[in-house]
Amino acid sequence: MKQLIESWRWYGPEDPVSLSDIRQAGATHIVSALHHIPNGEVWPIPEIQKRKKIIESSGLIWSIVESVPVHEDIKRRSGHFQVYIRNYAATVKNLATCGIHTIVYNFMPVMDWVRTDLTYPMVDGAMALRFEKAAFLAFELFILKRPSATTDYNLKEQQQAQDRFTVMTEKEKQQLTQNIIAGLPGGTTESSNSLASFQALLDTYKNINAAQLQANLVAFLKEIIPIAETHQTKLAIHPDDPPFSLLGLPKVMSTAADVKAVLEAVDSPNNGLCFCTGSFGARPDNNLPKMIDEFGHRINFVHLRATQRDQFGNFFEAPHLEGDVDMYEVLKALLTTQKKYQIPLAIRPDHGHLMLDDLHKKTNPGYSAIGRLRGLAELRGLELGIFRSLSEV
Ligand code: DNO
Repeated sequence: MKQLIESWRWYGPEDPVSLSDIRQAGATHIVSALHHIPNGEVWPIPEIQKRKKIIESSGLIWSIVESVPVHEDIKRRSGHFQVYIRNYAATVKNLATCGIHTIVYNFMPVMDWVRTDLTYPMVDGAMALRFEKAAFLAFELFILKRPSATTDYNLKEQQQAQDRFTVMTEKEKQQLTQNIIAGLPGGTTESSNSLASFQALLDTYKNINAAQLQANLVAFLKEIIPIAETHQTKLAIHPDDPPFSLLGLPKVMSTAADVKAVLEAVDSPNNGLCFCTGSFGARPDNNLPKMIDEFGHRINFVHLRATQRDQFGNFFEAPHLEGDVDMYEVLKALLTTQKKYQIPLAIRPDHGHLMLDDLHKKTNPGYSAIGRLRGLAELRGLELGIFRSLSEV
């Protein structure tokens, strides 16, 4: 039996967290992406090699890409989707040629991960990321003024949004708008620079419901997975974050039933899941240890963090071992899965609080060094304890 592989997300040379910081955090593997290449374009081998060399010269291994973004045309199955699928296949092949065989992606329309508050104060003085439903709805209803928003939310929700909007400062409104339409760092969102262009992008999905989006995802996988199989590459789809519909957009990777449908539609170990405990954990009806058991060998990568929900549909990112995610059961299930299928599993500490010195530095939301270091250290200790006790049985 082996322990889990510890990886760490690095945004590249522009990341304020250095590779030497990451080594000191004890991670051995790097998760990175060529964020400077526009969505839809092929990642050229020399560019991949260049990044790989930088990572290796620090004594680390680049084994996971997060993400190769899926172009909106592929999600809508319109426009130049065939060209973009061919390009995606070429990127899969180029990455494999360079020895990188795990690729994370998502199939969220328009918007990748989103939070309403990037500096939500914790009682201990640290700051967390938070999703506040009333604030998001205030954006939809009163800032964007999305035409059909009033039919998507009931009167009580609309009233809560109205109350929230009334007390929002101008600065808050601007920050909220920026977080939503420009996307957060590391996301795959097509950045919009105005409310009008954001709304225009939303409109391109008006005839696409969840069933259609799921069919488009399966059609994409039917073309890409055979290529991934040829190159021994494992794809890992990231769940919707948050795992429910917003802005009238369809979501297809929020629940165990969603995962099952897509994994079964293209039944190959190369068609797998990025098991993000924070994203799935934001829904009370997702039983995480049970999902790990069920999807077992189809889990190709793992993000570990703990969301804490309330009854109003809000959540914030709690310390990694707190919140609603039972990290003890999650790690036990992961170690058991790994042993059962004899396939090495990599994890990364996902997000972390903004704390200590990082409070005074420029950092990427959720991806400061010290908060993730704390997360990884706690996870590592818990994992070792479980690992030892399982090995002794
Ligand atoms: C947020 C991340 C996401 C994730 C993509 C995967 O912190 O988990 O940006 O990388 O959704 O495609």
